[in-house]
Amino acid sequence: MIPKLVAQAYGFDAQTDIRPLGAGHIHKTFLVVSAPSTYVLQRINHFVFRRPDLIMKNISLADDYLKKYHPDYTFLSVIRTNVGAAMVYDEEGYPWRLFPFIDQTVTLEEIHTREQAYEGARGFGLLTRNLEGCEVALFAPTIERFHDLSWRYEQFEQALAQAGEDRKTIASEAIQQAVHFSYLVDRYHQLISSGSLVLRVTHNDTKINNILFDRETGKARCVIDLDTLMPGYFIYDLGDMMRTFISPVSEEEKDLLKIVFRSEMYDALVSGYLEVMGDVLTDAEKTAIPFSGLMMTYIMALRFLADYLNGDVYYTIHYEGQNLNRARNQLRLLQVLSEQLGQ
Ligand code: GN1
Ligand code: MG
Repeated sequence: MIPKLVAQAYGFDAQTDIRPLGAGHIHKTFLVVSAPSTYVLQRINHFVFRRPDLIMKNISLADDYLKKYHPDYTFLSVIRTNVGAAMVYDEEGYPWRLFPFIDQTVTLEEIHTREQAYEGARGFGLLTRNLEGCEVALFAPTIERFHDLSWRYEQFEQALAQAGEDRKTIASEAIQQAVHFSYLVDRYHQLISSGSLVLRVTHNDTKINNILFDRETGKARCVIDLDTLMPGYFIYDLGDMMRTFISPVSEEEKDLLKIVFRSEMYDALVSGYLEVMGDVLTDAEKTAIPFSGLMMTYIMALRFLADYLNGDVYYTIHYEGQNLNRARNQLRLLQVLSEQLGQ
């Protein structure tokens, strides 16, 4: 099931139990049980991440810093191959890597309680907090302009210009809504060019299923999916949490009536985040807190919609029209957030 070169590099054999794991849109992930240890093995999508070496470099920079200054912090360190490399390339040129499986933990696809919202946000915030003081400039962007809203809007416009008539017609309502919210691009541009946000090392993919919760205590144990651990602004992390914690349903939900604003979850996540980041963020940054949720929800609406218009070339889909449904979901969420957060 996994390529020979990969199995050899990690010493797995025919007896090793390997099965698919998780719900990511980008990589292929496997759970590997090789007694007495359990691992997570991942094939990196190198069409999306053109420089996987930079991902591994960022992770190892963070790992070294955290081991030195926060030795008790649980961080997902890479397990090296039998020749000491952070990745191994398979016969087709795909890079693979291995992480420990963190036992007695669970992931959530939706937030059910305030405690989960608080804990999840505290957990993601703690990563950035513990990385305060490290040299941000040493970290390289693993995807250029990843959360640059102006760039994502341009990509959406390009997709629209190149799309076939059929997809444009089917998506016409979503396209209209996406254009309507383009004032957020100007707001984003103003915020960034005002220079009031500080560049830090951020996670950049803080959706709810990227953090492990302790099965027993419900406490946040460890953040996962470190591919976009790179320089960024706090609004990217806090905003993606708003995008995925506030609504009771995930970005996959097709029944848009189920997308509602749960103010108790908003309050819990902001207070969990500020519990650890409150004395790190400047007052000017704190004024951007509500905007973060709108900005990140909008960016995902644009990205899903652009991918639909491009013919579903980026995100894995399991049925026809899935990216359009995801975009509709995110546009509805954006509407709900903008009504409640008054932006
Ligand atoms: C992708 O890795 P995964 O599937 O968790 C995407 C994120 C989006 C997310 C939406 C590299 O994340 O930016 O927020 O889908 N990652 C990349 O579910 O594009
Ligand atoms: Mg990811």
